[in-house]
Amino acid sequence: PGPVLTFGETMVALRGSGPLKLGGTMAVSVAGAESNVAIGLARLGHSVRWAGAVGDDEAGRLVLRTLRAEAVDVSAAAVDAGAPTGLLLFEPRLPQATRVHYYRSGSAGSRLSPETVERAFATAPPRLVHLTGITPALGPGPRAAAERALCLAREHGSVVCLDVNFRSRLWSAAVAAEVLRAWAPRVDVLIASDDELPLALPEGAGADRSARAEWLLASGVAEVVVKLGADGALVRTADGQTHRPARPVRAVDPVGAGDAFVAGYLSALLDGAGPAACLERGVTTGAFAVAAHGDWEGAPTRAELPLLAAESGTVLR
Ligand code: ADP
Ligand code: KDG
Repeated sequence: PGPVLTFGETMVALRGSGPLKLGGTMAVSVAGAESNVAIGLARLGHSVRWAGAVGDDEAGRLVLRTLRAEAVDVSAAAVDAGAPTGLLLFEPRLPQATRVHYYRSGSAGSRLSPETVERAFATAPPRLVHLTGITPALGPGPRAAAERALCLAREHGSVVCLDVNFRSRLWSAAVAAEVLRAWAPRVDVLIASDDELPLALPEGAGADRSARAEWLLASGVAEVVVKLGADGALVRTADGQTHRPARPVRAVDPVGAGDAFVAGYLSALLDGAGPAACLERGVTTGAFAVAAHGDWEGAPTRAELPLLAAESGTVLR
């Protein structure tokens, strides 16, 4: 079977240690919802391809080098000499509140084209395609690229996963709903936070979470997965609903939890597991993410998964 394919914008991420306007030092890494999922899946042993666009600059080389180091195939990725790699600043303003500042308009990632996605399908068509609602928010090119991926996935029989991932800084809820609602019937696994579910439905459809999930199932989605933060996650399929509580862990950084959850969920799905086992691996990888700083740095390997059950003070020697 082919690899998992995901694509979107991955940026250089600078993480400060306090209020940004005071200066100080920042840690340099990379971040992007889809590449977070790619790294999460690669760490769990799956074959993954990422196909975004970066600038012909040192920031872009950091993105590609990081993904390569994490065993993600970047051979279909584009290097755009006409635009810079995007940048993202994380400002931990309070222990419970982090601010994100984007420097991404006009970036290489926002000029991603359908040709890059076509290249990613050309060798070993993917077994599963993972999209997020961030990509169509970036501009007409990325939106067309995602729509091309939906068509090619259907042609090749790839499973399609969509994480709604609404970013209000990038587009309005009204425009997001227009796009995502048209995509939903072509999606097999739809993942959203509770408040994002309405964006995948016609206006007014579904009075509550259950009715919304039922509506999506009736429109052709096979699995509707709802991320509930510290309350865990649930999945609704034609066979009913299953919930898993979050795994107790000392949370230090919530950014990237959703992507880590998606990687865990899809990993179990690729292993052939049923909805309950998919949720179980998702809440486990989600807990690893919130327990570590960074978007993807804390993602577990398969051998590390049982570590989450270790008691406080455990030393492995
Ligand atoms: P997003 O980052 O997309 O908003 P969530 O906050 O719902 O997504 O987090 C995704 C998953 O990560 C949750 O379903 C849960 O399993 C796990 N998670 C999130 N917050 C915590 C927490 N404080 N403790 C343990 N697990 C968590
Ligand atoms: O899910 C985490 C990502 O949202 C973040 O690190 C960067 O892709 C990103 C975005 O556009 O917000």
